[in-house]
Amino acid sequence: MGHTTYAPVGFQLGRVRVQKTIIIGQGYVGLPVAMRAVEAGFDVVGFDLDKAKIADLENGRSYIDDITDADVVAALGTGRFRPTSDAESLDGFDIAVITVPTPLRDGAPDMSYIRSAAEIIGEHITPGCTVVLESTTYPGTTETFVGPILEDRSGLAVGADFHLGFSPERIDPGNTTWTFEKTPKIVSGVDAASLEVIQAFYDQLVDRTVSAGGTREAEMAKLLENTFRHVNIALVNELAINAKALGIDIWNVIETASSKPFGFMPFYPGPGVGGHCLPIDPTYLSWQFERELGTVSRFVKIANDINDNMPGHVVDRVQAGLNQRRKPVNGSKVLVLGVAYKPNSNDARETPATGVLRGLAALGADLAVHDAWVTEYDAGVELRHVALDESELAAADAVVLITNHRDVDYELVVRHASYLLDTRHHLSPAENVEYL
Ligand code: SAJ
Repeated sequence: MGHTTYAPVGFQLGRVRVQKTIIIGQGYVGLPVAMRAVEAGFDVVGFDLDKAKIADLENGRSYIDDITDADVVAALGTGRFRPTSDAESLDGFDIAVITVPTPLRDGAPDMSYIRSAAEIIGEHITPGCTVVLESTTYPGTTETFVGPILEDRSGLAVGADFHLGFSPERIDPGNTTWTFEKTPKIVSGVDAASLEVIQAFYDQLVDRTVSAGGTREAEMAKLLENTFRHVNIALVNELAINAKALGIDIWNVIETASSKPFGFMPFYPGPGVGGHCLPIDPTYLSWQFERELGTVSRFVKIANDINDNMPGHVVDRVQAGLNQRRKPVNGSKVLVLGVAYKPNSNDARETPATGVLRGLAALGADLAVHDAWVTEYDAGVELRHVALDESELAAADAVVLITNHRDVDYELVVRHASYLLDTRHHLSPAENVEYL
């Protein structure tokens, strides 16, 4: 492939030169960072252990909604983007950014991905280089978990020999307003010199950086952001259930309350929370409180309880709706629209659709799903993946709108569905439409 190689830019900060950038993890977070760093003039190695991802990137294919194939081809065309699974390519890096998953395992943080990334990077650390953790994690991770691994592998000292800091990711899939470049980026360092290099790096990538008091403040700020959403979504989910029982239109309540120009921020009821953040990150915070303080985060526990039970509530509502039509769930055809964790995303991680489908399957429903955005999805129960057409809609005893993607013919849905449960209040009122 003929490359047009532009002069790399990078920057110099005192004796520290920052040019070769390695991004460990090329997923929803890492690939956008890599693309932006290439665009900003850095030499970028996009490292991932998943060889299928690397093969896609080497062939100019993107697997992330917000990054097009053309973006990848353009990055390759500069001659300054190298996707690889080969750790030798990490040699001589100036700055390493860790963007790997932080899932839960049996209700506790699974630090294996961060450990693996730190161990790989630790083998290639040289004096004067910089390491930044972006993965969402409990406060203290950067300095008490990542730092010691880097020191152990390199024989060098954090701060004295190399820089270290934390800069939480805030990438919101499908958000075309707040792109990576437009979203203010929190930066932090284990010391002033680390903060200076890390802030200078991100100042080349985003419109605005915001320095935190330290890495722990930055780590907790990220968890506050996501826990804030998790708790407030749980609040409106609980209100929605009780308002319905009281015959009150919760959607109108939220719309009316939103007229308050200060001290209020609308959140909306739904079938539950999905994605790799809200169902997980707040539990990192509560786990840390329990481990370090012997206490719990009551807010997180209540929010988890309410949000985790929303799929079951949706199943109850479908059962009640079919019952009103003198139909048992058992043997009824139920079509679920949208299985991604949120609209206009191809990501089905932790999607609440799974809880809904498993609950309906347990009651004997004959299940079908339609989601043109999600190519691979397995709910762990028998179901058909179907096209959205008149025959499927007319044959369904119930249609459940879980995720309201754009580019769906909702007119067709309302015209042909006999009973529609809209969990997102996306559809206009109609006699066959019920809201959560
Ligand atoms: N949801 C509701 N009601 C609401 C808002 C959201 O039910 O009012 C549901 C959504 O349907 C979804 C879940 O909550 O299932 C979470 O959606 P979200 O938009 O609140 O947040 P996320 O999980 O999409 O967070 C994304 C994440 N970015 C990536 O996945 C790469 C996360 O890393 C970011 O921290 C986050 O955006 C952000 O910073 O806003």
